[in-house]
Amino acid sequence: MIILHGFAYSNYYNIVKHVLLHKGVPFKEDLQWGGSDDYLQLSPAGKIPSMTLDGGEHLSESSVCCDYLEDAYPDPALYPADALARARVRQIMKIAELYLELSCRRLLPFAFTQSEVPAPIAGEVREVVSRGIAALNQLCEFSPFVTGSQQSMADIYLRYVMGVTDLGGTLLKWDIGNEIEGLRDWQAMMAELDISKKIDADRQANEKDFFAMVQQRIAAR
Ligand SMILES: N[C@@H](CCC(=O)N[C@@H](CS)C(=O)NCC(=O)O)C(=O)O
Repeated sequence: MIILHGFAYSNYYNIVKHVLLHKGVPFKEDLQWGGSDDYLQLSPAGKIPSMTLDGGEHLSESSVCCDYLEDAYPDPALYPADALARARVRQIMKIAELYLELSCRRLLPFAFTQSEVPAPIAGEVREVVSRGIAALNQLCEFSPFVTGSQQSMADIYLRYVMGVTDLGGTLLKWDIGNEIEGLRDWQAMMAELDISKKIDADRQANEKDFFAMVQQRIAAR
């Protein structure tokens, strides 16, 4: 059985977990916080999540894990059959990750230490996120799913990208999601899926331990 390594508070972990649950692939969860030399055997860059496959091979990087799951378990499909339509799904995933997620991730240390975001960093993040907002407004349909009537990998990616993005927006006093037309209604619809409810409940249950781990690491610096 596939083993998913990581922790339920992680949005990247939840992307892969959502795909596993959507496809009905049996898997076990293995709590890992990362940061140890041993973990590098599972994930060479030390990033959460990683997966151990049935044959004992390890895979890391969420998008790689998701693409592996799509190839190995094609039904139900999370990409359209047409090559261009597939590329359009990936384009949205890439833009959401590069310009929303990774920009807002720069703000997490300030959230963890409850400190003010320095103005130059806030300015840089705002500039990049603004590009992401403009791009997603151009590309997302939300009718009702991100690229149309079928749920795709882009729905799963964007849902969890918005976790970090909304947190970043709070620190910047900026309602980022509200600037993407249709996103808030789509988020509410996605939150009603049974899989989303399970993932959100697991995330909530992991919250206290996650912040205790973060505080311990900050104190040990
Ligand atoms: N590119 C990676 C990013 C994963 C990532 O940043 N995970 C976070 C947890 S949400 C992590 O491992 N943070 C610890 C670290 O960067 O050392 C992926 O797509 O899986």
